[in-house]
Parts: sequence; C-alpha cells; structure tokens
Amino acid sequence: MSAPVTLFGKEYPADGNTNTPPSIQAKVGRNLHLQKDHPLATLREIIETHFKGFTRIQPESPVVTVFQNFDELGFAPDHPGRSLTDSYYLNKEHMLRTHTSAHEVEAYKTGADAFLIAADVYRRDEIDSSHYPVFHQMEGMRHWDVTDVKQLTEQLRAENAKLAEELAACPIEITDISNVGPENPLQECHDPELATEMAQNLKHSLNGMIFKLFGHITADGQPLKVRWIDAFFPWTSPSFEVEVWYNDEWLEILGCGVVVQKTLERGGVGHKSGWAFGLGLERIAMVLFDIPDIRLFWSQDPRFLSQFKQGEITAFKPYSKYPPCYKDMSFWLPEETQEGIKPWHENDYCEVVRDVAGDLVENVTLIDDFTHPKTGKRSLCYRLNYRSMDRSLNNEEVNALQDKVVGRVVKEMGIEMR
Ligand code: FA5
Ligand code: MG
Repeated sequence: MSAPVTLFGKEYPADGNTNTPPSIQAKVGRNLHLQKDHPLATLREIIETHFKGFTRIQPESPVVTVFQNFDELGFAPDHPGRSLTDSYYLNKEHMLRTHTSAHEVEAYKTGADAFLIAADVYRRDEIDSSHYPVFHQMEGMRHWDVTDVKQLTEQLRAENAKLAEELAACPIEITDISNVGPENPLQECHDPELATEMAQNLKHSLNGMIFKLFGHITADGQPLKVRWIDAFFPWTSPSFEVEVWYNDEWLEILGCGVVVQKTLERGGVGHKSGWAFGLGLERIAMVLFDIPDIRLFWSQDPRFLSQFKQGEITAFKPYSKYPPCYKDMSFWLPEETQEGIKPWHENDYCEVVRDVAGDLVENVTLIDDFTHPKTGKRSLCYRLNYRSMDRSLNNEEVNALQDKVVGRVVKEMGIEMR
C-alpha cells in the first residue's frame, strides 16, 4: 500500500508506515454516533444528558499525530499499541486515533473543567461479534482547582455522600474488587485523602450513569451484574475498568482513572486535578438494545434502521439469521524472513479478510496450530465463518471470496497453502 491517503481534504503522503486500506478510509465520516435514530446516537445523547454541565467537544477529523495518540499520554516507546499490526497509520507522523484520549490534552487547553468527546476510533483487531476495526468511544473528564486542598476535599466528600444516597436505590448488583495499593497507586504528588475522594467521585459518577442506562434491565429477572477491577493506563493512576456480565461472560465497557498530574501539566492545567474515562459505545449499546453482532451498527438495511427512534431504548428484533458458511484455510508460515514480508501477525491476516469480505465475514477462529516435529515448520488452520446480515450467501460467491483471500495472503504474507 503506497498511495497517499486523502481525508477531510488533506493529503497525507505515504511512507513505510502507511497501512490504512480503502475499506477503512471509507468508514471515515460515517459518524454513526451523530446519525439521528441510530442506537449509538441515542446512547450518546443519554450519556450527555447524564453528565450535566459537561462541555461537548467534537474533533472533526479522526486523523491525529502519533504524538497526540501516544507520546503525549505517556505511552512507552515499545508499547504494543503503537505497532503497525495494531493501529492504522497514514504515515510515520499521522494515524487514525485509536481512542478518544488522543484529544485529552488539547481539550484541557480549552479551559473547560468538565467535558465529553464522542467520536469514531480505529484499531486493527480480531474478528468476532464484539470487535470491529472502527468503533465509537466517549471520553469524559472532570477536574478541579486544587489550590485549597482542604476545602476541595470537604466539597467532594459532601458531593460523594449525596451521590451514594442516590445510588442506594440502584437495583444493579455492583461489585468493586479493585484495589488501590502498590500495584495501582495513588500519585505521590496528590494529597491521599483528596485523591481518594476523586476516585470515589469517578466511581459514583459512572455508577450513576450505569444506573441510568441499565436500571430498567433485568436479564431473566436477575439484576444486571457489574464489576470494577484494576487496570493500567499510562496517563491515569489509580486506574480501573468496568465490566458487565453479558451472554455468560464479563464484557469490558470502559476504562478510567485519576489523571496523571504530568498529563494535566502538558495541557497547561497543572493547578488542577481530576478524573477521566473512556467508554465503548457499541459494547454498551449491544447490551442495552440487545444487538447481538457489532457489524449490525453499520447496516444500512431499513429492517435494522427503522426499528430505532432517537431517545428510545428498544430491544432489537432480529429479522432473520441467514445460514453461515464455514471455510477452513490451512497453511504453512514462512520459514525464514523474506524480503518485503513482515513477521506473521494474526491482525494482518484478519485485515486482509476484512478488506476482501467486508461485513460478510462474521468471525475468524484459529482451530489448529501445529509445529512439524522434524522440520520445525509451523502450520495454522483458520475457520472463516461467512454470513451476511441481510441475505443468504450462495456457495459460489463465498468460494470466490475465499479464493481472493487465499490469493492475497499467499502474495502478501508469504504463506504456503497446505
Ligand atoms: C481506552 O481506549 C482508554 N482510552 C480509556 C481511558 C480513557 C482510560 C480515559 C483512562 C482514562 P480501552 O482500550 O480499554 O481503553 O478501550 C476502552 C473501551 O473501548 C473498552 O472498554 C471497550 O468498551 C471499547 N473497545 C475497545 N476495543 C474495541 C473494539 N475493537 N470494538 C469495540 N469496542 C472496543
Ligand atoms: Mg481495556
């Protein structure tokens, strides 16, 4: 891929990092979170209503610098998120944001003490019902002037007591197994009591949002289960993640924490401290609207879109599940490094599958991984499950897609079909 990429009227010259295929570029500007009646737009609006008084910031283009997405937030130089297998680059300097946190520091500079950013984000990832290379996040941030530590601690304590009272009526089973301590510490530069109240304020504010969103949902008559666990982000400490029990597993819906003071200093607000969170709109909407497959959000089928009305949470009624078509693909990985061929990475493989089959691929699963005892050659077998959300696929059509995938991976990844 060496053609320059043009987005929002700006041309980005290609170089060795350019890895954003046309199928991904085509998603830029769709803005599902702004499309009236779309479940993502309703969810965004409910969250905006919950966080009263928060300034809305809307970055126009998803193109950010590598510095904004990573360095400014303190990502280590060898952080895996930076790699070409995980992120979409336009070139060495510019990329598609992988999270709305890429706009945190510039948002501090606006002087707003509380803000929300809803936007599309891009990541190279696996293929299944809860992962999609483009999804939508919402970033929330609140901070306070910390000049008078004592006064602020009292203020937050009072606010937290009030929030706790409101949460007492919450029917959701919220468990907190996070542990602030040596592994997930308060920051040394913070007054411990004040930082504890800030973390509490973060938890209460988000639990209040969860209450508002899911308070009416009882799966099988049982209260929804939510849990708080420890996490790590380079620009927050302590850090947490929230998970929801959904389809018999814990589904991660958001990450958050108390913002690292140095990050605030970079945004010119070193005299303030506070919290930030980033949530996945699709993940929450899947639970809330009972949408079983993340691809459905991109459907332009009226049978999907006409089911939803702005401001209303209604369960999705599947119009039909068309038959799946499984195709297995077994191949040997290249034995040694070849000129122009990158080391094997599953995300690169999935990227080719997505580029060829688009939303016709439902999931890609590794079903066999074997190393020949004598030759040491490694063989993989993937099962590709093709299924359209809108119609029945015929066998010839699927064979043609599969052949195209084979042709491209042989050429681009140096593999040898078995
Ligand atoms: C982040 O992106 C951090 N920026 C969140 C954050 C913000 C932390 C501010 C601290 C302060 P993470 O990579 O865990 O974190 O993603 C956040 C959420 O995005 C996840 O919890 C999940 O709900 C959603 N998400 C992540 N990857 C995907 C994907 N491939 N498809 C759909 N949703 C996803
Ligand atoms: Mg996470």
